[in-house]
Amino acid sequence: MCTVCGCGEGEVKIEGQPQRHALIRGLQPAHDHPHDHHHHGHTHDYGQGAAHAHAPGMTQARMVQIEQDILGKNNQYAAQNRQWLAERAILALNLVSSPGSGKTTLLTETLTRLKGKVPMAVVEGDQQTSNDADRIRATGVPALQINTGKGCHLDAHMVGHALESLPIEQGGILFIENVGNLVCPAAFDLGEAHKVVILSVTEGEDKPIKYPDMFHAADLMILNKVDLLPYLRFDVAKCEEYARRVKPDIQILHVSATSGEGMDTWIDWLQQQRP
Ligand SMILES: Nc1nc2c(ncn2[C@@H]2O[C@H](COP(=O)(O)OP(=O)(O)OP(=O)(O)O)[C@@H](O)[C@H]2O)c(=O)[nH]1
Ligand SMILES: [Zn+2]
Ligand SMILES: [Zn+2]
Repeated sequence: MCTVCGCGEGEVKIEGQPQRHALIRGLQPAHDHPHDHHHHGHTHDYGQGAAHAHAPGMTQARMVQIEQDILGKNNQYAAQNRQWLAERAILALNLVSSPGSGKTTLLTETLTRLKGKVPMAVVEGDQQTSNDADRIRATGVPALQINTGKGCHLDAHMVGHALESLPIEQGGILFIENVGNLVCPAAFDLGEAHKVVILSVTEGEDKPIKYPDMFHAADLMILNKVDLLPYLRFDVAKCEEYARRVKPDIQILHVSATSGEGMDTWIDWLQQQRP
């Protein structure tokens, strides 16, 4: 699991800001980023035991401790973000999914529909490239790209720094497009009001039970690309039943970001969530 392997260390880049080596693991105190060298002991325990993780050379107890430190620190940053957003009555949503489910397409369509009615801004998380941020900015809405390098999720510390340079007005909506990954982003609270999981019908109906943590963390599931249903064997009822098995009160919307089907219901949902 990413909280213990340190896979993304040294890689984070936030547009317009100097590269930050310590953002991923988040072990440092707020806004002080000294080098952090871990000297692990030399007991070699290859991952048997209750933590169900594998990091050669590290004991299970040490791994659990590191994981608790990272998630605990993340939660502190998330609380700071949540307070900052609440003070400005900004609705923040964390969009999570597998790669290619249609997050950016859904976002550009959403921004186009709400532009001029609601102030909006976007934080774009990707490992490399600013392609998605460029697509967002083409709508005229400000977007800031965070490249996580090898990292597989955004964390609350990165988002806090993004908020320093992203123009976002009082009462607006902040969309955070997380890195395409149905596993790790589930564990990291960014300070958002809701996680919204986007599942496209080309991925198969069993995803909610294969990746239950993500569907459990989400308050809304958008079933996207429903325009393709006539060409697929995708059991919508079964998918919804699986989603409700892991999250009994999850809300579900059927959408096609390309045909526009269901977009009005999604826009209504957004308006209802605003503080
Ligand atoms: N048929 C159909 N295609 C869609 C729909 N939404 C998105 N797509 C297509 O799906 C592909 C991926 O869409 P993106 O919006 O880039 O997906 P994404 O989730 O942002 O991708 P990553 O950021 O790489 O994870 C593109 O070819 C889109 O045109 C939809 O509702 N129906
Ligand atoms: Zn910082
Ligand atoms: Zn995207």
